[in-house]
Amino acid sequence: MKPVEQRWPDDLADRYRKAGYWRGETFPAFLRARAAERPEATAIVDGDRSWTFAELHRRAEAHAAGFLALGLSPGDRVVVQLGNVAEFFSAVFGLFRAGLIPVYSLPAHRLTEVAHLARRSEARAYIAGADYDGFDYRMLARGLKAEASDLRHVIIAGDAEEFVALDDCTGDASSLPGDPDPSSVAFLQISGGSTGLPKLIPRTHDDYIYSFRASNEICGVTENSVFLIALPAAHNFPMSSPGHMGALYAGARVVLSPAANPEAAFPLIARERVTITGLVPPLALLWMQTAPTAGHDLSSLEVLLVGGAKFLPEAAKRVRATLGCRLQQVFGMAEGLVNYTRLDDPDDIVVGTQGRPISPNDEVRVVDDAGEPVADGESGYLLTRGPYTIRAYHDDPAANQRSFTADGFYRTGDVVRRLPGGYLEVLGRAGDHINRAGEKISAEEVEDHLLAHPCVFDVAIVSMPDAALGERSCAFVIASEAGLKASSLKSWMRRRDIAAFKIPDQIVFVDRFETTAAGKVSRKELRARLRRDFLIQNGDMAQ
Ligand code: AMP
Ligand code: DBH
Repeated sequence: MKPVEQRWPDDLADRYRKAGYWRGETFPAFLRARAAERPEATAIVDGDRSWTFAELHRRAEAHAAGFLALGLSPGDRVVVQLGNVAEFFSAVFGLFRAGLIPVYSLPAHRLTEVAHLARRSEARAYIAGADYDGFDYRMLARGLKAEASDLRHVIIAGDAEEFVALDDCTGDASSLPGDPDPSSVAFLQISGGSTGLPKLIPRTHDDYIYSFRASNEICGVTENSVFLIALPAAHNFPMSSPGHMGALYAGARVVLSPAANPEAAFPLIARERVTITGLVPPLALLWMQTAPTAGHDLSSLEVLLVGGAKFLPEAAKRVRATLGCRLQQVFGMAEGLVNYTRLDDPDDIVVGTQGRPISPNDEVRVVDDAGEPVADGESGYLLTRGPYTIRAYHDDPAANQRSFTADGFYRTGDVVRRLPGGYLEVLGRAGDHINRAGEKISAEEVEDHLLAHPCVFDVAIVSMPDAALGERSCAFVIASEAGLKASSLKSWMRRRDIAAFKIPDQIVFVDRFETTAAGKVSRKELRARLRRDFLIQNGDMAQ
């Protein structure tokens, strides 16, 4: 089994420790500490259930022993695909405690993505809910066993059928090993990325805990906060910016919403007196539109974090008047770097920028095509390294070659402008990905699926501006047989066992792709040209 590691050069690691960023804390140790300090405080609210810190800790310890009793060993990887349910927390903290490494999968993932994550991580186990949002994950598990040869155990929260029930996966915590090493990898997070299937991002206890501890400070999260998790809990944004992990670290209460729409979230805000939450821009728009007439008391809400995709200034301006709370823009990535506007920033910064980095030790470079720094205020590609930004993906030499410079800067792929005070404005993307309401979709991955269709000769996927989603995906298809219909391509895609958000929103049939005189055009250029020609033709270039 390949080791899972994340290492910084010794001089930088020393600097991050001396600066007090990496304190040698671990996930199990902080949960134990909170359970000792405030045992009866509520940690998790999920519908009618609520768990105190003591209860969450007790459940995590019991699961840790149960996981090891199944035959799993510290260092083994476990794919976790749970929705916004309390079991997400008992399972994940149980894995941490046992030194097992969660690999986070989203509820929207289907066999294709889950199998990829399991294979790439050499996962020994898969933990999922029996069903969630109308989908039966036991069925997925049956397919997964055939696709992932290292998989030995399937653990199901709810009715487990032939699998092991999470509730039965408990044991005597007194025989557990010591806590994991703080510099070891705590979990594998996933990245949308622009090429192929998700990449695995190894995050250490030290680096990740620093990122949300510092985020708590920036966003004012304390033990009195009530944090609503409306986005999927496994996403990096609701997990760490400051998210549920930040909230639990602070000893605050985490309220889980099964969905992010106002119908699900507003009653929870009113009932639980939620003080802070995070949303992607399309949901923030919907909340702002709905709140004034929804008839729910949202007055407890103090801070709304918006990120994952660009939140336009015209929308950002309306947050306070419609929701009655302050806005913090957040521009982050599962690979590390997170930027926030600060609570005391003037309105023009909060509305017009995506914030500045968490840490004085976040190094930011904005460079041109040749890799040379551009002047402040000029647009360029964002490169970064720092105390919570990875230096390598797990087991992916090609991506590592592409995504990191020789001196260890991560190439974010984002085009930004640096403003006075180190604030960043995001202008766009260098890579070929579609940012659909915060879900990143790789053009290449979806093209591969469409090319597998017997009547598709060639295809190019591009992003298009979309008033509701920010961006939508559009597939330009050259059919090899007349009569191919968009609807049949879409239903065929639905049968490919992929996350539904990857199915193209729009399909445009074309006869051929224009090439240059030399007959050569890179797919990147082709996508850019298709997009430009289509937007000019349709007159929505200005969006
Ligand atoms: P991932 O690497 O999958 O975690 O996705 C991170 C990417 O999401 C960033 O590199 C940006 O492209 C995008 N992103 C996140 N937050 C923002 C934001 N506030 N504004 C614009 N783009 C964002
Ligand atoms: O989009 C993201 O990945 C993201 C956005 C905001 C993120 O990872 C984060 C904050 O931590």
